[in-house]
Amino acid sequence: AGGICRKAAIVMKALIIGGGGFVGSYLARQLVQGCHWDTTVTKLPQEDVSVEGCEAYNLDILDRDAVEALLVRLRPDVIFHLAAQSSVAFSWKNPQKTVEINLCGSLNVLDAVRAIEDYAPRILLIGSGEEYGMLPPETELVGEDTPVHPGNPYAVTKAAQNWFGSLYARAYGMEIVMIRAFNHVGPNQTPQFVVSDFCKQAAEISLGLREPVMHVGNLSAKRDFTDVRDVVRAYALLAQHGRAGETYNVGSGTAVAIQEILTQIIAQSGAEIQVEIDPAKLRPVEIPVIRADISKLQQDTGWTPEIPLEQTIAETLDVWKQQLQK
Ligand code: A2R
Ligand code: GDD
Repeated sequence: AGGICRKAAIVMKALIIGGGGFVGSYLARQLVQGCHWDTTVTKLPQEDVSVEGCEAYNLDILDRDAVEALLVRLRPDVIFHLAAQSSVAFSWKNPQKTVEINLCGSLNVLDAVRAIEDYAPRILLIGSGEEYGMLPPETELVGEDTPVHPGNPYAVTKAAQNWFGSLYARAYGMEIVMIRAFNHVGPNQTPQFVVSDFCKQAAEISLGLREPVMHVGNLSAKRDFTDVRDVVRAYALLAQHGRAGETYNVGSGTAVAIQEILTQIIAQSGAEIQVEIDPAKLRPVEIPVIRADISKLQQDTGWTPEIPLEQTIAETLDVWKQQLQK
């Protein structure tokens, strides 16, 4: 990964907005250590981002003036917009908040850039594979031109963000590259998401901290999982080689059933575990299969995923065990 981001002798200035979340610190590390870019992150006041060589500022994207003031001060060449309400499950409970952050917040970022004179940074808008949503069974492999049918409030906001990105690129000539990220996983992800949730429960059971029963949701759904370190490598490559106004899928290109993931996690934990379906974990609408066609990403950047799911699961389990033993 080392040399992929060097552009002649120019040091790029990058800003990660929403860097206090799961992907943020992995991306910051990729940009600082892998790309040697001058990297700054924004976070919310309660968050802590400690990546060596990377300065952090507090920023709420709902504060439009604050967004513009920071951009004027830093004038980054590349902006990675990660800030979001990123949980599908939460979006069902609070669609208004999800719209506010994911749509109004993203517009604040785009409009702040637009308001600054003689300023044309590259902007990576991070959307989601969830945008594709409910598809006829024969179109379970989704390319970027597949029509979107968002199946939950989160996906609606990300589809709208994508449309705004493409509109602003066309209308104002902005250098916006839109990404549809499929499920990304890795150590330190919050247990809101399936792999981290199952690994945490399995780690608690292995350590004797709870009864040997795992509570799970829908096991038949199939999703396209990629290690977060591979994902941020793709983001760095797209920042350089992605075409403005275009959308890129970022995923592994394979779909794995949640049942298969559960089986692997239980096997790797080495514990005897029973499984119970928790009705509270089932969703009002569940998209059966989501799998990314990643040929456009591969053609334009040469990216390919490197970390197998078994390794991601092993490391996620390990990190949970270490944290629970503290
Ligand atoms: O919701 P929190 O408290 O975890 O904070 C999230 C933060 N965030 C905001 N940042 C600035 N202004 C806001 N008004 C605001 N509301 C929320 O954005 C969190 O720290 C960050 C998003 O990170 P995660 O939720 O951990 O998502 P992850 O997995 O890092 O995904 C990055 C992007 C997101 O756009 C996802 O929707 C997409 O990739 O999959
Ligand atoms: N969270 C969770 N917990 N999900 C479960 C569970 C459980 O106990 N049991 C089964 N699942 C199923 C969900 O119903 C869903 O089909 C799948 O596991 C993945 O769920 P999540 O990990 O919560 O992720 P997501 O697919 O809803 O959304 C994630 O991926 C999107 C990209 O495809 C998030 O990271 C989004 O921000 C991201 O855009």
